Amino acid sequence: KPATLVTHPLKGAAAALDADKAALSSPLTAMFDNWDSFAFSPIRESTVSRAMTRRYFSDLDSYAESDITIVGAGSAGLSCAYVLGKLRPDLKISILEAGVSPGGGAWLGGQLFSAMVMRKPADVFLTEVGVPYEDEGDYVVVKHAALFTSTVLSKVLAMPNIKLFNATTVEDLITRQDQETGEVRIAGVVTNWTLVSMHHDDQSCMDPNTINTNVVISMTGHDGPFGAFSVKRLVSMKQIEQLGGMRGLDMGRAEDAIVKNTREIVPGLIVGGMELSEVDGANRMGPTFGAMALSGVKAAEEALKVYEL
Ligand code: AHZ
Repeated sequence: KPATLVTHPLKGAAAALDADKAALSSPLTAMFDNWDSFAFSPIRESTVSRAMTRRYFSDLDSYAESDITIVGAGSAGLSCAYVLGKLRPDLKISILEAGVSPGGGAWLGGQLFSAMVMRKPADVFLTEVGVPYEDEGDYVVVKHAALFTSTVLSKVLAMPNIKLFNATTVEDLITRQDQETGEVRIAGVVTNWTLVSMHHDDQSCMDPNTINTNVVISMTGHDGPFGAFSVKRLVSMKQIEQLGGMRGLDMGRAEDAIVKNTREIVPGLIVGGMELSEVDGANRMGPTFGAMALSGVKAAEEALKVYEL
């Protein structure tokens, strides 16, 4: 059984204040008291190239067999990665994000306004991660959505068992068909650098790469230039008949539905976040993000069932 989410009683605001105090007392300014004699340690260009490429290709090699793969590093995908990485440091988790900058739509709360609203009980997630917020009764407000995104992201990226491949698009799903039952299981993803995947029409010979994995968690957002990728592919590969199509905005209904229904859609593929609204014909919720965080938690629990057997 997965451990409960709250594993330490971090008070978001207090932790942030402690970090600020520590930064103020650091001797950084004293270290740079003489700029006239300032110089960096020496380096050769090839050393920089090797430092990057060696690690990247070693990661590609290692994560070609992942235990869990998350597609889409928006608020839902990152929340899911946080829970998985923390609960199961023994599992190898790859995250694939088409954009250069992970975070999806969660760098702003809504429109171009910076504050991020989360309805309770999603404040539990903020407290756990250490994101400070103002308590407004039934809901809480993070003063800037970027504070939520950057905090979760920094925790996720620091975990030794998680690798984020950004600027990498998932172009297809790997499938395995059971000889006897005919059942299809999702067994991995087909990837390509995003710039390459955007140029399939005018360039040739750019075959993709693959990652084999036990569980794919797809959180690619609602339909758009990149979104709803996996569920649209499920339709074209005839694993589900059709999409319900995301419905109009209804905050009250939408958030509960997305969290409750985050689930395995076909064997090996869990869908959550706003991608799920395209399968279920669920409402959108607009700029309130509690459901994204808690859909991430539910997806993590669903994925870990595979490892409880
Ligand atoms: O770049 C996408 C984004 O960062 C990424 N993505 C999409 N297709 C991909 C593919 N391969 C790799 N084929 C892909 N990455 O997935 C991320 C999705 O993030 P998001 O913020 O769009 O979705 P979310 O479900 O995490 O959060 C939705 C936030 C919304 S939308 C909404 C509304 O419209 O009413 N309300 C909320 C809270």
